[in-house]
Amino acid sequence: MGQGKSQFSEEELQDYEDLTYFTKKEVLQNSTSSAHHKFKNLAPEKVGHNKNAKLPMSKILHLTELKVNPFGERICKVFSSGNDGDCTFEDFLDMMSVFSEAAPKSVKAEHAFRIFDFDGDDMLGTSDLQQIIKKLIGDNELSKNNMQRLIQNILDEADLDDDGALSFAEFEHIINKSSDFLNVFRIRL
Ligand SMILES: [Ca+2]
Ligand SMILES: [Ca+2]
Repeated sequence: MGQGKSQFSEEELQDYEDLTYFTKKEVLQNSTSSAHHKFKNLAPEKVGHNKNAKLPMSKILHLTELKVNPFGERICKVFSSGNDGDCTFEDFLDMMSVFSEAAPKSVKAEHAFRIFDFDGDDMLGTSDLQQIIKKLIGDNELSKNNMQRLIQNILDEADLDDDGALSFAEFEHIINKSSDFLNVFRIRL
């Protein structure tokens, strides 16, 4: 493995610092706590030769924080520039940046909304809510009735204009009331 530092130009690093919530040091540092180190560790054989190698989603999901996150695959797909879950370093950096401590809550909320919007219609409808709940409860089965009741409870609470789905504004409203939210959307370098 060569010196990580020589892999990126000063200009590239400046861009990364400008476009993310990271410092240049956090992007690239010859220590275990940089974004590029994390990326390289997922596939040293590929990234060692090509700093911008595109890694398949299966490799990205080896990242511990994503492995334990029920939305791991959705997260990869939302940040993947090809929308298929495969990530370049820039996709990965973007992901790490949004999940970092420094990213504001509003930015995290925006991405969470995209992660939860499975069908991509800019609303969280009942089918999105159903898929979110299924991922959250994992192997626990929920009867059809209980599932419907749960979705109805969420809508009663959060669907302020009664159109049967949550808009981003309605979603943000819930997020602002939930103190746990930031903890779920956080990955430390
Ligand atoms: Ca939707
Ligand atoms: Ca609504």
